[in-house]
Amino acid sequence: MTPVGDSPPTASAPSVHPSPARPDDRWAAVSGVLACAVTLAVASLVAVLFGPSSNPAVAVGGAFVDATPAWLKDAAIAAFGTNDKVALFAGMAIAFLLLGALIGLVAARHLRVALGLVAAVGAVGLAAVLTREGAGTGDALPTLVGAVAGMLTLRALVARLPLRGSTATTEPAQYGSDRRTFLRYAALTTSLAAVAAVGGQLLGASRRIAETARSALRLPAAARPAPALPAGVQSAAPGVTPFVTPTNEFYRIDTALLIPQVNPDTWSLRVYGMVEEEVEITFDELLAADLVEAWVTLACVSNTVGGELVGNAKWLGLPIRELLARAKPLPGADMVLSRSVDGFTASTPLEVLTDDRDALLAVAMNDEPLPLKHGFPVRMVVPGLYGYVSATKWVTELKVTTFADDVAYWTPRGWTERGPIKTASRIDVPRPDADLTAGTIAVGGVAWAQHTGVIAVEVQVDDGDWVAATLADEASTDTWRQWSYRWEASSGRHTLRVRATDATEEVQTSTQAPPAPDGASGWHEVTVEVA
Ligand SMILES: Nc1nc2c(c(=O)[nH]1)N[C@H]1C(S)=C(S)[C@@H](COP(=O)(O)O)O[C@H]1N2
Ligand SMILES: [Mo]
Repeated sequence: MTPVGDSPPTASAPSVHPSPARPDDRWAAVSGVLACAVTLAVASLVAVLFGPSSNPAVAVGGAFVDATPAWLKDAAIAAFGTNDKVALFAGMAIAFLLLGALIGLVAARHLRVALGLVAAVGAVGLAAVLTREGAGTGDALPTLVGAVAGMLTLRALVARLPLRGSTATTEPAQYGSDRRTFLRYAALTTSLAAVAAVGGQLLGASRRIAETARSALRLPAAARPAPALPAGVQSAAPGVTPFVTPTNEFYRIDTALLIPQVNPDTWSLRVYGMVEEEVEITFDELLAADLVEAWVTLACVSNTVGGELVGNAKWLGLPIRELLARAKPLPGADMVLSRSVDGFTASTPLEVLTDDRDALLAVAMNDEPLPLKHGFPVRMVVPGLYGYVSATKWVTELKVTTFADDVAYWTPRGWTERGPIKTASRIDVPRPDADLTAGTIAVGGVAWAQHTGVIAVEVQVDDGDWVAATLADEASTDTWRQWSYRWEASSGRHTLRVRATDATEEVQTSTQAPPAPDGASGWHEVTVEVA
């Protein structure tokens, strides 16, 4: 009749519980989630003092990105496009909720084990923080303070867990609390976490020196301006990508979870390694140098056939060969390892940076200072090479070295150490879902073979002959070239295919290859329904 268990049955207390009182698991899970939230919020608040990379959540995410093999990176880009970072943060949030709930459930049974779990999670965060590029011992503090705050929170909440089914205020249990007291504590904890999180954001925002410096920056005039664009650079087919990619539509690919905030007043670039003379240049010196303008089409190695990870802009910057000429590379050097403030590196063949192409240390994009996410204050732009081996953003170091001695960020992750851009072409219109009727249909798109140039584009309808498309004007061999084709279409289902020929008369290969390890290849095709 009376419940059996540890608690001695008492005759006087009217028991409403069918079994010995146990803490309510739902509230236990909530306690764990809140303790984790406090850990993260407090850590991010303290991290304001040490910079974004001392924030354990950012460091763990960054470590995850760095550990991502090529196939997973491609899958993520395929699934989420340039929202891959949002997807990563969402995934981390879900993992974090589950982990918190689990810790709470454990805490209701074995508090010490749960506190150990919080400590273990903290240790993982700490390991991530301390192994990030340029981490100092002070960077450990946010994680340590956060973990202690989380453990105190967990203990305080678990001590006040309401019992299952309990509504009374007189429950005499080892978890001495009623639901109302628990909720009060939970609300207090939530507010603390929110205040810490919002405080961290606000304080972090007040440190946005980079954005302020960027808006104050007055760009110098180019010593050698870009030639005016020929009138006919745009494809005759309506709907083709604009020849100049608007900056806010330019694709963004990098490993930086938080955009590096670089103060141009303290920025400098060092050229060192296998050189006769080390050279260091400040931002003011860079702006005072003879800058040149160039139209260059950037392409990402992760771009798939027909994909959109390619864009064309006008860049303003100092030719890298001029800096290298001052440093005087030693015989035997064959590579320049450029390094960003966040530790990203790219391996660029020395000869590409010393020949006469417009390989730039760029400060502007489409007549504006570089946007923060595109590398403010200074990035590299190298015609003819994929971005991962050449286009280092937030660049601060150029090490003259050899391919034998140094490897860049992506090389051990499944990408080739050199990445010349493969000749490619894309059909922009008609789109596969377009409403088409039989008759003349405007077909058009872009083709690129940077630093070689495109001399022909051909189109094939179904299994017909390849026919020449009309080329738009060429701005430079370093930019993409647009094309158009007037197609006399009959009704039915048709497949359009495109291929380009570069200035060495080499026809774009039909061999299909995925992006890894050295760039996708194959002919782009679009299947449409003509009414
Ligand atoms: N610091 C840094 N620079 C970087 C990268 C990076 O991850 N970090 N990614 C490179 C890659 S893979 C490409 S394709 C280009 C993309 O430049 P964008 O984002 O300005 O288009 O930047 C390159 N520069
Ligand atoms: Mo890339």
